[in-house]
Amino acid sequence: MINYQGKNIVIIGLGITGLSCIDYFLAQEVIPKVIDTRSSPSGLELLDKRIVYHLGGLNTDWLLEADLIVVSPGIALSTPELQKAAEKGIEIVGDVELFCREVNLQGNKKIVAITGANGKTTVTSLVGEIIKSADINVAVGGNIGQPALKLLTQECDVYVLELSSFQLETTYSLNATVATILNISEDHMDRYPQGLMQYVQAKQRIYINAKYCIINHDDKLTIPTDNHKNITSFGLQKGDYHLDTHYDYLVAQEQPVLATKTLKLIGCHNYLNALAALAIADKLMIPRESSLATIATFQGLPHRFELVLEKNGVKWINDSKATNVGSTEAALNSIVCNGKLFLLLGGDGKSADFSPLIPYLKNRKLEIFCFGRDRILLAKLAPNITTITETLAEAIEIIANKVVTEDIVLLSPACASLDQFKNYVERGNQFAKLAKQFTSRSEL
Ligand code: UMA
Ligand code: ADP
Repeated sequence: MINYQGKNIVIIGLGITGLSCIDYFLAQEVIPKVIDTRSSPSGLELLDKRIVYHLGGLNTDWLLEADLIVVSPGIALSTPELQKAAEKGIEIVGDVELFCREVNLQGNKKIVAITGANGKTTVTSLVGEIIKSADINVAVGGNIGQPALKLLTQECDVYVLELSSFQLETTYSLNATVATILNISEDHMDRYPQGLMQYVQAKQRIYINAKYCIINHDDKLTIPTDNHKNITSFGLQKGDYHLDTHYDYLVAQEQPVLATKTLKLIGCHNYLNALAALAIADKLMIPRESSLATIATFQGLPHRFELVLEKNGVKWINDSKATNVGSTEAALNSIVCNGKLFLLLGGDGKSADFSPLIPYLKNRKLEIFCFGRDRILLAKLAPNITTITETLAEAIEIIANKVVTEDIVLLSPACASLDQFKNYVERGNQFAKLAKQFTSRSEL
């Protein structure tokens, strides 16, 4: 293990990242100090009694006296107190950096690193499944929800990490065997005031020291900016891995390898995810047949373009994890609807520009319902066909009384959920629950 004995370490954030960092340091008898800007963060009751903490703001004195600051992804590096510490030359890192230092010490483990605006969790889970099915020990974590440091205690040969732009900003020692940026579209613009390129720069850090880079042929922003030589691409029509003309097959190095109709995953965006996962698996030298068998049976994940109810000929699709404009575009691109589409948009738009959605709202039978914090802004996309409600529940009640056979109700909100829900899971569960409730009530 890297030795942090005698260092004055300050951890910022008492979420799951902060708690994993605390455990990591305590395991080597190093007692860190902890800061959280919230006055009653939920991790407080789990804190080891030896640890001193500061709540309700950042403690500048502690920060300026520290040898090492470990910052959680929810805290921006541009925070003035952190800037001051950085100017003083104090080292500021994230949990993934601590993890990478340990893996580099071990020398014989591989890391697959996956980022992108959308599809990270789907591809990370799929790659994890592919590796597991090939009887290789694998540990999956990072932004997907299991903090990276927690993986160090697992017996494994390959780590598969989902990495957010926030995590990449504070990671310096990543040496991925395979790294990918799946796609880039605007997200988290509230954290990137200089605009999209600032977000891209953070994402591009994933390629530093990577052995193989997997890029999206259709998205120039995913190409390494540092003249990297080992590049493999996937894309809709072109690339080393692509779809055939009618999207009937996944094609790898010009060979059709899997019929898309055999996949459980639905939608073009998911075919791209499957291609990216196959490209990664090939770089890990996993037998192709084994990878294809896993891709074919992979069910996809809840809250991501998930059919949660089909009743009276009406489909209810929960895409609550569509928390940015790009993911809602993907849903609208993939949906085939013979009746009317009822689209639910709403929540916290994180300062996004919603206008890329406008072309997808034309030339189709559509009604839009806007709810949550940014409902007024969203309603401007197509005011003539939009109803504004305060909550998701109110919108669903109205829709349930309108739908007829062949209609589709799609929750693909293009926004974060945190203005009205604990998270996207709670929002998606509420959608599914109310859909079932209102549908059975209308039958009485
Ligand atoms: N916060 C404060 N003050 C603090 C610390 C946090 O107000 O001192 C707030 C943050 O602004 C944020 C929340 O508390 O709203 C949680 O932040 P955190 O950094 O403490 O979060 P963790 O619980 O440690 O979870 C983090 C990731 N959270 C974020 O990036 C905001 C989780 O990704 C990730 O699963 C986890 O580490 C393990 O790696 C979540 C996420 O929303 C799912 N990620 C973003 C996304 O996917 O779009 C990037
Ligand atoms: P992430 O972890 O990057 O948020 P997820 O796999 O959880 O990605 O999916 C988040 C949202 O993005 C869902 O609405 C999903 O349908 C959509 N999505 C998944 N893959 C893609 C893709 N390749 N391109 C665009 N949208 C996608």
